[in-house]
Amino acid sequence: MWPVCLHPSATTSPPPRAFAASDRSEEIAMAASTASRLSPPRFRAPSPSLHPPIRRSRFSPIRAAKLEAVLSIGTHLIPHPRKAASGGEDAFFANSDAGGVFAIADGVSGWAEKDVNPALFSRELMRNSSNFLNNEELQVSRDPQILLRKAHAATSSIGSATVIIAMLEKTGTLKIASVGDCGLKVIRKGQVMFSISPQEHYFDCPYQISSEAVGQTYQDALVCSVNLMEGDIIVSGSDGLFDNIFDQEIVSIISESPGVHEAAKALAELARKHSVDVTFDSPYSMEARSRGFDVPWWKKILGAKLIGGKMDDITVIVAQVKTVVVPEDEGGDTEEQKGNEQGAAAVVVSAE
Ligand SMILES: [Mn+2]
Repeated sequence: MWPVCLHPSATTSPPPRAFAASDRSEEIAMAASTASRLSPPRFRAPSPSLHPPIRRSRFSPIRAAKLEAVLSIGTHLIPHPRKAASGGEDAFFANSDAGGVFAIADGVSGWAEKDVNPALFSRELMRNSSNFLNNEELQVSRDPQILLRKAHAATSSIGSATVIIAMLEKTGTLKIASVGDCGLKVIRKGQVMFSISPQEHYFDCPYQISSEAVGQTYQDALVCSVNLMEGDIIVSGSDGLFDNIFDQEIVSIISESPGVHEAAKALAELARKHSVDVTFDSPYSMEARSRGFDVPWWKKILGAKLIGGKMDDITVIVAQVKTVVVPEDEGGDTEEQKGNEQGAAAVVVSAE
């Protein structure tokens, strides 16, 4: 088993730091190379330096540089077959600025019975999360749990949603805050080496951030962090992904995909295919049986069992950890780079 997060606050034992500040030419060459596939990382852990860092001279053409971790992010959303016209109730955003951040919210569909559009809450929560990235407190702390607190407080729509927020620090540490059953896995060298556990009240009733006082808050979030290396792949999604696809399938698709965009699309499409397949023994149906759910006894006598995919909105985010070489400022503090990063603008997507 891979390490799993403990509620409410746990830190997995980190592998060796991969993104130490450095100006060694071998690492710079490594960073400049581009992997052709999403398969095993090419990163070699830096060996201990045998000589002190080169001090930059203002007259020297050689500028000191360091490596920073960034995310290359691909996303794909396929709405529930019956909700295609409205875009479904999942929402997400991804932003590669300042290392990288992404988030997914899955609007709880039960609100439709109360004449509330379940998509409104999840979309507003994601819009607010994206907006608060520029908040001063967030820029300093880069804490996904604080981002969740602020975004939730600013959300006025009625409804509830499961939510996951992940933020990568330039050192390569991925910080995660999750409420409910959105999932996140890290794949390294063709293996799932990290996975977060879902939180639920009971089967099919996940923890959820809500407009109502009875719901969960940022304080209930599962909070953890994992140290990543160049080449690591993060696969995150709403439950519509992980209820319909097995880890082996995820690993296989990742190894065959030429890039993060193709991987996200392929994962979403396979999950979608399984979700509408009544003969597929999905992770969801296996979990249901393990909890004691089954077909009626008279069908059981006829040899039937509870199987099939689970139709749902399917959101997939695939992110690959890369490194970039940045010149070191006077003082060389990463924080001084703040605000200078180039990257894609934040996008809030809800497939409208
Ligand atoms: Mn869902």
